[in-house]
Amino acid sequence: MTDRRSVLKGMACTAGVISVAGEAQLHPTVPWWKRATIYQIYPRSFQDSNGDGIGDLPGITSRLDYIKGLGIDAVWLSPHFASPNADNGYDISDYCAVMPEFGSMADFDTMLAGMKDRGIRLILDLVVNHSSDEHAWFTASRASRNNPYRDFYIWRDGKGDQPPNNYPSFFGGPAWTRDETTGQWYLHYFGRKQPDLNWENPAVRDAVYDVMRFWLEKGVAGFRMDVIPFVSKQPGLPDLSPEQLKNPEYVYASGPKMHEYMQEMRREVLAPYGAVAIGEAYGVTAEAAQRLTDSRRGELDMVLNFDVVRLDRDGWRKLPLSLPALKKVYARLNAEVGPFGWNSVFQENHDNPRAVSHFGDDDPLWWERSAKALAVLLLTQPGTPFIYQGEEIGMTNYPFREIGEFNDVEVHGQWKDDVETGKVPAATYLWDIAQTSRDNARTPMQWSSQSNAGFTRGKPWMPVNPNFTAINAATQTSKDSSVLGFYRRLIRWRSRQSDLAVSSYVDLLPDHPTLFLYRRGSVVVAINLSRQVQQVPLTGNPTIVLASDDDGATGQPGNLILSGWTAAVVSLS
Ligand code: ISL
Ligand code: CA
Repeated sequence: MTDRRSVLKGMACTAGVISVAGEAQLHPTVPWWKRATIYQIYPRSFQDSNGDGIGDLPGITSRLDYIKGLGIDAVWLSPHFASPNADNGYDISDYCAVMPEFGSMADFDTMLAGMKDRGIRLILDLVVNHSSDEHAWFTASRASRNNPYRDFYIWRDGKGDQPPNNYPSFFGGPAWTRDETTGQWYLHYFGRKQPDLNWENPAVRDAVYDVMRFWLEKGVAGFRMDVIPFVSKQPGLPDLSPEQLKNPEYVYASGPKMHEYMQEMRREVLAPYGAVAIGEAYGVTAEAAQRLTDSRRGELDMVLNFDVVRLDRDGWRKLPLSLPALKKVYARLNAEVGPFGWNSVFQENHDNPRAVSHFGDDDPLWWERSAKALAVLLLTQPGTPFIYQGEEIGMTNYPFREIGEFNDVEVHGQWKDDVETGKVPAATYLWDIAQTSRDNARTPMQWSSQSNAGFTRGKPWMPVNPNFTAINAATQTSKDSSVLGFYRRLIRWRSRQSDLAVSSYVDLLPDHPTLFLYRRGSVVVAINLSRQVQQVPLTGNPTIVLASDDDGATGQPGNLILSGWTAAVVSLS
């Protein structure tokens, strides 16, 4: 008699496995992911190969030499799995199949082989806090209250015609939807098409581990884990207090069994495969992050912390950005990681606006300089740097003007909640969301000044940024002084600095409003985050190791002159 767990998890993945050549030997003391530069690809917007206006896996394969040429060690691929795309792939309907719009499993294997041929590791995006409501598990679960899959998800009776508690969804409305078939409500922290999986149920965890083994057997190097701290729910699911309702993510990410589940995942799957585990730490406190990444605890290897990218915003609202406040965040993250932990470093991704527009200066006269200055910040911080597609050429936010231009389910849910109810004037919402929207990072990659920026020969699923004729990879690839040229040089230089990822971090000018100056082991990093020429006070005589603009940095005894939006790494004698 096969026990229930083996029957239930059987629906996870039952594919064949392809053995692949072993990994190159790593430096015995430092794991590869501590020395790597990681590049995030959002496949829908990276490169279309068949003219349907949607990026796809063959498109990625056609750009592997570009990625290799950048000096990338690993790719984090946003979800490529089968999905109805209610949240552009973060709603998975089959964890062991490739989304048809992106191609076939053979296309995946070709892409993976192409990466391995170039010494590039592949990290997949594991979205297992929730699935799609079109996953076979949920179809079964919602069929009846006593279906074997019922407790794969979180069902509760409502309070009269109201949801079981006051949890809000991040995408507008309550985090509960009532299902007519059985009259119960199911939990979804995100969209109603993204029901939360019930990790209390060991059959769910076993099924997730089977999914992970399926892809690890194919030779992927590990996983970025989508909102993984959310998988442990608060016992009894009590209402949130008015204070908690302001940032529910801190309640959702502090369930009592999070560490237990991560340690089980490490034992069951990650350790046997030597797989890297990168946790998205939305709502995770510094203390919990330190425990999650403490190598002695056998949980995650690093977390993607949001304190930098969300410093100047409250939900969709844009707040003023203060450089001293930003410097305090970096200093705190570097202090709190502890001797056994590890940080990631990023300035943009598929959920955040473009760094040049967010932290830099996207004026046509300054975007190039500020993009290179920000590259120095990104690549000289402790930890593992993540570059998001297009960041390496200085792509900027899109000039959104009206709600119809947005694709993001989060934007439309917020519009419904806050504008259509009359709480917020449309102009106020549009002004802020144009600066903070995730869609800013989801417009097509700008490859060239040809039509649709060389992204597609069809109609792009998202509009191409009209500045693509000025900002694209083709015009930069042979220019050493371009953003792309500088990223290539900087990544190469960084890969040769054996201590940069791990050496000490000391902020030397914590209160300066526009200069960022910090010591990293044997070098000092100086960044001018303004248009004004600035004199940087130094103790000693600087020798310029590298500068974001060759004519932008001048060393003198006791100080360094930096032109507007210029950064330099110096050694002091
Ligand atoms: O602003 C957010 C929440 O209001 C986003 O940052 C995001 O929803 C949050 O960081 C979690 O992100 C991850 O999970 C989501 C998905 O939409 C995001 O793309 C993914 O990165 C649900 O899977
Ligand atoms: Ca396509």
